[in-house]
Amino acid sequence: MLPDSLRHAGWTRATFFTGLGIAFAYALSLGARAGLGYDPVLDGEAVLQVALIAAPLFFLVGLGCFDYWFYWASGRPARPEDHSGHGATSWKSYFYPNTDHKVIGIQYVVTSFFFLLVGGLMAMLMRAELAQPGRQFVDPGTFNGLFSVHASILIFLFIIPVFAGLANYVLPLMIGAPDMAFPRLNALSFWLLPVAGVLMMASFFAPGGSFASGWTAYAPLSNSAPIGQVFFTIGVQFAGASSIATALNFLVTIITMRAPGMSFFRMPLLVWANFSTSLLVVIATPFIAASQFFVLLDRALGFNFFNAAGGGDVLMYQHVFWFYSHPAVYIMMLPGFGIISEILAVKSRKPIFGYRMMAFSLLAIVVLGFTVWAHHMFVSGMQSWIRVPMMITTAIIAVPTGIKIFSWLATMWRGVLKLDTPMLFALGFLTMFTLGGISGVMLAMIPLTIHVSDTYFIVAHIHYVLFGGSLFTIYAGVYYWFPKMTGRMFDERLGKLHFWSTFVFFNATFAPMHLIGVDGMPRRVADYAEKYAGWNLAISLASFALGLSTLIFVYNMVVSWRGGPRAVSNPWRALTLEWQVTSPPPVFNFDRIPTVVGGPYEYGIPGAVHGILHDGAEVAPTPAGTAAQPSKE
Ligand code: HEM
Ligand SMILES: [Cu+2]
Repeated sequence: MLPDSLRHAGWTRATFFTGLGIAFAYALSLGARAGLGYDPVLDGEAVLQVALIAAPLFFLVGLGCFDYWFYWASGRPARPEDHSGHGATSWKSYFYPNTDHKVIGIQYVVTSFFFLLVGGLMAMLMRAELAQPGRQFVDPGTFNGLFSVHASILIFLFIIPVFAGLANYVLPLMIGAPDMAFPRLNALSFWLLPVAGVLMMASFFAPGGSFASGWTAYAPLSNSAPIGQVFFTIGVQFAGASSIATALNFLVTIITMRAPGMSFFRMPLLVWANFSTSLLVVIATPFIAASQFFVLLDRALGFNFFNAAGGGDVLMYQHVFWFYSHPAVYIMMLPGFGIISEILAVKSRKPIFGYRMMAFSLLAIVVLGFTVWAHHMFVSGMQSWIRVPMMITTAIIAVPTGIKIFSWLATMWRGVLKLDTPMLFALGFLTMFTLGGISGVMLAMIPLTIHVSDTYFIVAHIHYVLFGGSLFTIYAGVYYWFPKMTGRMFDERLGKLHFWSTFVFFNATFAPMHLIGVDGMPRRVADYAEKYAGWNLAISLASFALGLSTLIFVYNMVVSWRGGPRAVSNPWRALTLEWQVTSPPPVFNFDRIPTVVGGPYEYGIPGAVHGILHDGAEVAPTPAGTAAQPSKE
């Protein structure tokens, strides 16, 4: 009989099962090779490839991510649906699968910030190498690995999941639901992420070095690269499966679990934003999964999808990849748009200007996002006629984005602005994202792209959008919901210091990259011509300061979480439902499911009520036609 610790789900069993997974991989490749008449003795690469898939799955089984489903499938008496595992009892609870959306939200946010720090450290290493021309710290192969893993980790394990994490915490509360629609799937979605992250980081230890073909993993480079590449190929599958499962979960939750009275046009824009994002994820993410499956099949079994000599088509890789990855840039933006809408309305004490237009522009971006992918391929050698329609659709997609920017500005117009940390990050986002958007429209213009393609101009653009855009909205959101999530207030002085140092050194780091880019400095290089030395030194110094400014944030979060002043339920005097319950909320969110009677942003409208939480008698619903309209458009 097995000892108890191996029979019950947990870390001991997970470790043991990981070993089983490796043994399974070994046996499988041994058997297959013997059966097919190859020399059956150990082939390291074959074992490693199978183990990269098997070991993580066995680990998840060992940890207990699938227990309930196994019970159910084998006809054993399933544990009753009592949500007894809800809530965290101590900090240790966060290290086990839990089905409470609030626990999962925090697991997501903390884990992805860990990956932000790892990715940021790699950036610092790159900038150290780039501070001077010539070779200082790392060899060119390692440098390629650094920028590839840096970008992959920050995209697939920070930006995308951290948004899912914030929404996981806030969204059910906002729509008046006790949990997500599929709590166990939610727990599994989270646990797929650390697996993906560990795979990507572990690639540095792979024989032949880490994956070095950039986060785009273009074939045929990725087909022929050393085995480290497979760590990316498979890691992305785990991260992608996680996103898809979460997106389905959000869609079902939003469609079926809204509180009575919460019509679609009474939903807060954060809910709209996650609804649109989830549609994007469900439609787009299977494409990157496919592209990486094809690479895997090419590598492992010689399928020739992308091997031109065998009849494959290398351009096909780029088409399939960008059919995911362009929409993916909106997967990395739309949730932030939602966060900003919440914060700007509350901190300006004004209804969102053009609420319905804001919702429709999100949906327009979802549709248009699928029409522009080839603007990443203007110099790829594809048929040249495709370039003009792609240039036009790319210019058009700036319209709904512009609508959002102008609506935010109009929301603030004549508002009573409260310039605290969440608001400062929201304003920082508005300005920086607009600059990133402008360089984006410039890049849509074929002649300009041909000039700056593969230069630092691209690096500047990417970072204005992802750092000045997404990351600023994430900071804004973390500060804004920090009191709700932890029950504590953060230190406002440190928050402001964090904002100003980030804002200043962000610009000092990335603005000059536009200049050296237009001047011809190539991207993804470990060494460069003497004439770029001055700017690069300045950029590196600024980037170190930027890196240090992150530590202010980490310090503030840790110290405030442990000992900050207690937060009241509604420190920002917001109307949306998550602020009407205690901070942190009770285990099942609401004692009684609330009734929604008005729009979410009726700030400054006397007598406006969004939701009624307690007894219907306590607060009379506002008469129809006054505050019950979502907003005055
Ligand atoms: C201190 C902050 C950061 C610094 C100094 C930094 C630096 C760099 C450097 C040097 C590269 C390689 C550029 C090249 O030669 O191609 C790079 C690439 C990249 N970084 Fe960052 N990074 C930072 C933060 C971030 C963040 C927060 C994100 C994500 C939100 C991000 C996303 C990317 C992406 C997507 C690429 C790949 C660009 C490509 O396709 O080549 N970076 N970064
Ligand atoms: Cu694009």
